[in-house]
Amino acid sequence: MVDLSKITTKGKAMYLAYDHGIEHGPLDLTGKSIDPDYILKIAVDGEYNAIVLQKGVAEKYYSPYKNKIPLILKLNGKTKLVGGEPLSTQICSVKEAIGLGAKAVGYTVYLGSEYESEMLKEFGKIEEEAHSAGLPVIGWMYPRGKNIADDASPEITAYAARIGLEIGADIVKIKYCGSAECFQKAVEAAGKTKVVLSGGTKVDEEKFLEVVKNVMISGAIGVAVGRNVWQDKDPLKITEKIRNIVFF
Ligand code: FBP
Repeated sequence: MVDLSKITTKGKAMYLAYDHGIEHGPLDLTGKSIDPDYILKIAVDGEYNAIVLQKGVAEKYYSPYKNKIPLILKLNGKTKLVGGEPLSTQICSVKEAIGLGAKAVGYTVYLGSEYESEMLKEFGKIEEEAHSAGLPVIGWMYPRGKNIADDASPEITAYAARIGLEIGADIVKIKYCGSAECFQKAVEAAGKTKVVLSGGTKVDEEKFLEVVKNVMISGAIGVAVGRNVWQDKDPLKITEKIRNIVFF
């Protein structure tokens, strides 16, 4: 098994996700969050276990932060400009990710998409390369496309988590399915693959912290959150509240 110690603390983890510039566009990057330095400072000051970046942002902004915050390099991505069935293919190689200082790599698989097999094949290749280099692989396991009636149903959430185990992910990042009981089934389905919550759109603080509580009760190791932190008026304050749930 790959060593997760560089991106976890006592088996728990908080990751700050910031790959939205490609996935959603600059409208998502409200206020100061358009500036990658602003986000990197939140990651450092908030003592996150790692920051998630695409390669272009990593190349241009990460080096001053290299010894302060571990990097998870997101290897694939897609824009929201293309309609139809989702396909996200590789933009960055494992070798480039290592060159940029990554301590882990991430890859999204749109489960149920007509193009699922292309992403599973690519995932297999990057997983082999990353594991050969001792790097953990995080699977963004997102059921999506016309075959998926409800991407947050208990069944599909557990299925997504299980696929992560089957394909060799060390950690899966999955969306919330509505309750601690449901999330626990997903954690069970993932077996020895660890589970983190994928944050979602910005909701009010109380609601988000309740989700984090349920996720931690369920046996997940933590969260990989973006908008609910850096779209907040006080990112470090909400970070502290999330930390108090994840690590205690
Ligand atoms: P959030 O916490 O902001 O939801 O970020 C998690 C994340 O997976 C990002 O890594 C990614 O850019 C985005 O959500 C994708 O969101 P969606 O699946 O809704 O397009």
